[in-house]
Amino acid sequence: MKIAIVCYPTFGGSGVVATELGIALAERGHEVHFVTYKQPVRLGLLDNNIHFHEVHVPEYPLFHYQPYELALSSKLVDTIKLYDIELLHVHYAIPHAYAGYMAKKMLQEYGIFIPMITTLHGTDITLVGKHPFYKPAVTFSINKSDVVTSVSEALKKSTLELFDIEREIEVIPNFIETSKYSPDYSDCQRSLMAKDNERIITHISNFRKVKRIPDVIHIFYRIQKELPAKLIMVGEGPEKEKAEQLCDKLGIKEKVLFLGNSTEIDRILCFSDLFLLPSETESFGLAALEAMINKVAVVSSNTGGIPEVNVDGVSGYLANVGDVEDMAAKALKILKDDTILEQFKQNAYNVATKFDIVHILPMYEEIYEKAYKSRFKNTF
Ligand code: GMT
Repeated sequence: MKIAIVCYPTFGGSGVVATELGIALAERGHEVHFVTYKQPVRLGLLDNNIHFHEVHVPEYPLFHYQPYELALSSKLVDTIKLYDIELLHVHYAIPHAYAGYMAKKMLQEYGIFIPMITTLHGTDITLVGKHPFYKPAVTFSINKSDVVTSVSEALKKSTLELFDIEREIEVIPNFIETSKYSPDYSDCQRSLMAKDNERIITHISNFRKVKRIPDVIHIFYRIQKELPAKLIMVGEGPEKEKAEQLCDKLGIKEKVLFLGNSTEIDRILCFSDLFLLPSETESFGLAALEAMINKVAVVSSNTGGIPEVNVDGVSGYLANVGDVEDMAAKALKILKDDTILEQFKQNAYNVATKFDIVHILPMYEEIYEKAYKSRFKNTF
């Protein structure tokens, strides 16, 4: 099948999922066309089955805001016509489903009926999308999609609670490609990061408020009082500077490494013992899943879709949002004893394998088939 994928090309989870999905689909013989403003971070070499079409938004001084949706919908129309694309898969309701719907309508003028799948990832619903400024547009875009998927049961529930949804929402969880991960990563340079007797705690995110970065620091502060440990903070974002200052204030800055954005997440996770994800809300928690497949135990909040990924008492522990005492106590329970730590690490890996792409990809292919077959029926 010829599929156009629209996503955010940055380090965020939705972009990662869309890119990995596109790569996997291409490996299965589909022709995949990414349409976005920059080549997606995780997209490597392009080939016969993987194409990238950049959306340009020419600067025009009259516009206070440059119209990306307009440029995207026009690019979609051109790409879909030129490459005979059969299906459009947009990740994120805003603005992608919105622009996708416009493209769909424009294409109907040329007698082209293209089904649109919209995958909801979280912030398009729980943070930005529910804002009264965007709510009518999000509701409209979801209801006008031919198929709607969400990455967790929790996100489906919030979407149905927050918006007037007339369409069925299918849950297709995020995934991991187990075969890409070797549990005994030979290039794991642990000694570069910490001494042998130190535990390594890791946090990876885009350092937005929703990630509760100060909680990460406060949990680590309590851990390092009880045992030798290092904290590795990976990512960039608005809360990073405050986090550096907090480490200084708490007198732990020598024990905390801020690595910035990295394309070598697996190399960092391979020497990590514990992953912290105390987020305010998280529709899935792909970062936790990536940690788990690298045999890293997880202590996280129990919000949104995280409990569907991090199994309490098995792959790690869950605690209430903001309860740093409880999270630190649970982290210590895992970290204090070598045997217990090893057990949690192994369990984390085992749980993560349930999200292997071999189970998830067929779910997407099935809905693609269904949507394609009914393309003339849903011509909203
Ligand atoms: O919150 C992020 O780190 C980025 C955000 C995004 O928009 O890419 O992630 C969302 O989608 C991911 C992939 O489906 C999920 O794993 C994250 O849980 C979700 N973030 C939130 O719900 C806050």
